[in-house]
Amino acid sequence: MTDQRQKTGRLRLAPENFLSEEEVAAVASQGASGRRDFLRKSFMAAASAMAAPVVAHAADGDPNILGNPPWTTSLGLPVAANPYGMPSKYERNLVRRESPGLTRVSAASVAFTPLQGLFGIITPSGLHFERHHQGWHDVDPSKHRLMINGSEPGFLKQAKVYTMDDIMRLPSVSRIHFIECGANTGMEWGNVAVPTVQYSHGMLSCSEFTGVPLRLILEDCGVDFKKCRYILAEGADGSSMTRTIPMEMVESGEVLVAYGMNGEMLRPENGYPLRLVVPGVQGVSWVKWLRRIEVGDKPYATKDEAVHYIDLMPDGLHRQYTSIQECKSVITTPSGGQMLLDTGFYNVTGLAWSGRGKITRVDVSFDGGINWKTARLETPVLSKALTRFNIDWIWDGKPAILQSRAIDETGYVQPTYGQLRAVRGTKSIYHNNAIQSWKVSETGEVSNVQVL
Ligand SMILES: Nc1nc2c(c(=O)[nH]1)N[C@H]1C(S)=C(S)[C@@H](COP(=O)(O)O)O[C@H]1N2
Ligand SMILES: [Mo]
Repeated sequence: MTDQRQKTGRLRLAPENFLSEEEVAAVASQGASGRRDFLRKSFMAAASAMAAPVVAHAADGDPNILGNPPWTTSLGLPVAANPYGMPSKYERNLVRRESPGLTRVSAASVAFTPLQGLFGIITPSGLHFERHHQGWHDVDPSKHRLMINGSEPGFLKQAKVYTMDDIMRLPSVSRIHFIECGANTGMEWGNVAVPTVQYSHGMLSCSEFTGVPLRLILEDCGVDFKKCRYILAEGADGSSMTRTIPMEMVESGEVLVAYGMNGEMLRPENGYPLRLVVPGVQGVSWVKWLRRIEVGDKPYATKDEAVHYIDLMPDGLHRQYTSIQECKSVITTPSGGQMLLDTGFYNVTGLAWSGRGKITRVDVSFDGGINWKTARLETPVLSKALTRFNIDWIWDGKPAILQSRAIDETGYVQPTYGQLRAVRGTKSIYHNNAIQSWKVSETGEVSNVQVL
């Protein structure tokens, strides 16, 4: 099963969701209407993804709300009724979701993070996206091992096998980083394909990871860093997931052999008890259930880097080893499938990130990219982590197109679909970091559209 299947997801809607330049101009001049048909269609598709209304009416006529409801007049539940705390039953719609029809079997699929319902920059562990090539396992940590070896004799002083206890005795660090699957937004290369931000951008999460810098472990084995300019990382699941990683990344100290996520051990779905953390690099290199690292002197060209995770360019050639996730952003509220129930003030919020460092600025447009305003970046703004942005908006009830455009510390500006397609064409799967557009219709329905 390969990521190619994402091209034929059943959620694909008609290409009429493209807006022409005239249509963008018409919306910008606030005279447009008459595209209700496809909006209704995408809204119906979105409704099945359980998006919540942006605004709920407060007064529902129940006198108990201002009087003495049962939770004021009765004894509550005892402590530890929930030994491992769970979200309120009223939050039950906020879950990871699989895109129906995306892959033939769910063991080789992805469950997307519900970005539309999250605050700040940390993804709750139970909502971290999951992407497995061959299903997940709850691996017994007492039986798990990490082996370090060289591809040739003399590449290291001593090949070693570490137990989890060995690894957890070593000096540890904790760092906040995003992980994004290279295929995130991959269904949207040719046209609008999915209704909600959960499906368009939800192969994205951000956590505090705890573990040991891989450099330290390689030093412990006496690796010859002059000769060994690459490593090969291998997982213990049946997918034979193997990825080449350049040694500079390891030497920088950023690559971690991680066991912790958000203050506790990794969840099984995310590689318990051990995974590689490769900040800024596409998710596939963050090998889960990490069991072996080989040091070598050239890239390995494994199946997951020679045949998969390559970019088909307009001239028919493939790009390989394009592993860094370039600067990207998305407005998470309001977003596709949500509904503005009233005119007036809205806090427009979203996320920005870059695999090359920190986010320095996010601009937001309410008219499809004609005028831009600079959003507030909320702290902390960390390197290779999600950054939360907010901006005030007063909706006057007229059609609008919301966009965000991020800039990172290298000066790189997130491209429009027009700019990205001019270089990359439309046949890729991976590394779509184009500016996302959400159209708000007069009825308040928010839908996924593309602006060139
Ligand atoms: N061993 C192993 N590691 C793996 C995978 C896998 O299937 N097996 N999937 C990769 C892919 S494609 C991605 S995007 C990330 C997803 O990490 P997550 O499931 O923790 O979100 O893990 C990567 N590491
Ligand atoms: Mo991935």
